[in-house]
This record gives sequence, structure tokens and C-alpha cells, in this order.
Amino acid sequence: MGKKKKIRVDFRKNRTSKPRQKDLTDRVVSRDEVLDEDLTREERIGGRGELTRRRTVIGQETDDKSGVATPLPVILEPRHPDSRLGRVIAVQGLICQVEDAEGQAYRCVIRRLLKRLATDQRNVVVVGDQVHFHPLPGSDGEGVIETILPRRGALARTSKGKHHVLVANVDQAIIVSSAAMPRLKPHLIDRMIVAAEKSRIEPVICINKIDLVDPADLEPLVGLYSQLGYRVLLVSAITGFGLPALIRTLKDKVSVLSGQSGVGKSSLLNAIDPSLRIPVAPVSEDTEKGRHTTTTARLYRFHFGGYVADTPGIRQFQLWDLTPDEVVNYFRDLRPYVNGCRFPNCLHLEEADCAVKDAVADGLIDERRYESYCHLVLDEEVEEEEE
Ligand SMILES: Nc1nc2c(ncn2[C@@H]2O[C@H](COP(=O)(O)OP(=O)(O)OP(=O)(O)O)[C@@H](O)[C@H]2O)c(=O)[nH]1
Ligand SMILES: [Mg+2]
Ligand SMILES: [Zn+2]
Repeated sequence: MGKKKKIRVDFRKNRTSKPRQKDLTDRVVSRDEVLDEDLTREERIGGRGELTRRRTVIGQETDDKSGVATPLPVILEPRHPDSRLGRVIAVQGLICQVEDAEGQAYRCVIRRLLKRLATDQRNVVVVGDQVHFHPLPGSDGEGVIETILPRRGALARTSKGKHHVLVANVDQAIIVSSAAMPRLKPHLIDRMIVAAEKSRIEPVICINKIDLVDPADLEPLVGLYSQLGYRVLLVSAITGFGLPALIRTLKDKVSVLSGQSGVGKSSLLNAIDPSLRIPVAPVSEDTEKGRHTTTTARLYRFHFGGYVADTPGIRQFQLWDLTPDEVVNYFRDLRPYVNGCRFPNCLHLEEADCAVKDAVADGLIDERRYESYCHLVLDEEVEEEEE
């Protein structure tokens, strides 16, 4: 967690000293006025001199190491009387789509103070953010975002040394693979586990198309991941097997689905919630590869509660800026042994007296998991995404 930090926010000089006309509560705010995002004018109402034009804001420094960017302006001040909690489900330019607890959608602008806090961030509000907002009276589903609540697990990418949060408050990553067609690729699962762990998002392994195999064949794999403490779901979008468990897993959470093309992500989503209407666009590998710069994302709401994130950038769940020495931290089965290595900077590859390699030799670490580790450290693309 980053350090708590107090920031003093100064308002512009020319925004001073307008005498208070009326009590704030019966002030009628016209729509245009608020759409102008000029909520800071409410600050002047107090008229208690310079001090009233400053507000104390508690923020949090970005935790660069973790891959979780958590800039979180929390503004301590009285809320708008009609303020309520919402979830940002899409961001289009300056307009954020916000849903309240009932699933009612609002087109919201961001109040100016919040924007000003976001000096080095492209978007101060990101998809997945929980916000306080208030609807504009007399408008047709329009509103203003007042504050952003602290963020938890975030999917972010780094470009030019800056973190861009793609989706905030992601509870879990559903790592979808298929038992066959395309064939099961455990190394790919391991890769996606690392990506999730790096983002501090709980991975859940979901193996689809089990109608195509004898489920008993999957027992060793299920056993391995279960032993590591990961949840494993065996499902079939075609027969419906395991779907109630998948629904229970997704209910009331924000999830992101990852997995190679063709494993049945869209089929699963359509099977559990036909109302989602997630656009199924077959994307060729070529175009998909170049798409990671895209920062647009959106959340889809399940009719049974909860959201699933859809964004080109996280489809394949790539690993951003993972350094070789960092990889072992995300292999919970290897990590306990690293202190026994002779060299403190041991990468557990060719080094002598490596406790990790010893553990593999002694059967304490699964050999295939160790291979996954090696591939990742050596930055080798294993079993390419194509079949
Ligand atoms: N036998 C079987 N086939 C399935 C199952 N789920 C999906 N399929 C088939 O697998 C193919 C790919 O499914 P999609 O849902 O498009 O896969 P996807 O993961 O969304 O693929 P991308 O959108 O390209 O990433 C389709 O032909 C589905 O009919 C399943 O449980 N069993
Ligand atoms: Mg799909
Ligand atoms: Zn070692």
C-alpha cells in the first residue's frame, strides 16, 4: 500500500469572494451550470476568507512496483444532498457512464476539482471506479461525479513509465482455457496466473469444453492447482455443466475473463446471461497483438448481479514490464525455496546450489510448473496462442 499523503488544493485566484446569496440547500442549480462542472463555485459560498478556498484532500501515492496504480483522491467535504453511490461502467471522452445500485444508468461529467488532481493521469475516473455522484434535477439521466472511492485491484498497463489503469476494482480474473479444441495449455494458465497475481487480482481457473474429454483426465491438473490454493471450475458452455458454480463465482463481483481465442469465453458468458449481448467479434491474432495500446474498456452487468470487464487490452492478459527476478514472486510453489539458494540473485536457472532446482529434483515442486517459470524468466513465448 502506498503512503497516505495530504495535499493542499489551491483554487484559482479569480474564483474568490462572491457573497453568498442563499442557503446551499435551496440553491437551484441549473443544468448548464453544473454541466459546466463548475462546482467549485460552491466553495465561495462560505465566505470565510482564504482558508475556505482550500480543502484537505487525502490521496495515495502510486505504488509503482506492484503494477497497481492507486491514485485515489478522496475529498473530505459535505456531499451533495442527492449524492449516491455508483459504478463507472464506461468512459467516453469526458463523459462517464455510471450505474447506481439498481442498475440505473447516468451520463456523468466529472467535477473540475477531481480533474485538477489528475495531473499526470490520462483519465482521473476509470472504468470500474466506485464513485459518489448526484443526478442533475430535471435532466434525463445526467449527473455529476463528485468523488472517487479508494481503488482495489486494478488492471493497468505501463507506457513511457506511466501507469494507465484500464479497469479498477477488479475482484477476480477468470482464466478460461479449454480441455480440448484448442488443447489445454497449462503454461498459458501459469502465465495468466502470474499476470493476475502481479495485478493483485485473484485468479480463478475455468476449464471449458469438458464435454469433449473424460473429466478424469483433468484430475492431476485440477489437483495441482487446487493444492496451490487456486479455485478450479470445470465447465461446458454447450452442456451447461458447471455453469451454476460459475454463476456463483461471478455473482456480485467485478471479473475479467482472459484466455486465448476460441476457448469459449463469449459462449460461456452468453450461456450464463443471454441478456449481456457482448459483441462477439472474431479477432484475428494479428490485429489482437497490436491492440494493447487501446485503453477503452467497459463493464457489462450480469442480470444476477456483478460485472464482467471487456477490453481489448486485457483479452490476452499480457504481462507488462515483468522483470526476470520478479517472476518467482508470482509462483507461490517456488517462492518458499528461494531463501535456500546460494546466490541472492539466483534466477533458479543454471545457477549452482539452487534450492528451487533441488526442490524440483526432489519432487517438491511440480516439474511442469517449474518449466512455466523458466519460460517466463527467459521471456519465451510458449505454445503460441494459435493452435
Ligand atoms: N464442445 C464445446 N464447444 C464449445 C464450448 N464452448 C464454446 N465452444 C465452441 O468454441 C468456439 C469458440 O467459442 P467462443 O465463445 O467464440 O470463444 P472465445 O473464447 O470467445 O474466442 P475469442 O472471442 O476469439 O477470444 C465456438 O465454435 C463455440 O461453439 C463447449 O463447452 N464445448
Ligand atoms: Mg469471444
Ligand atoms: Zn535458485
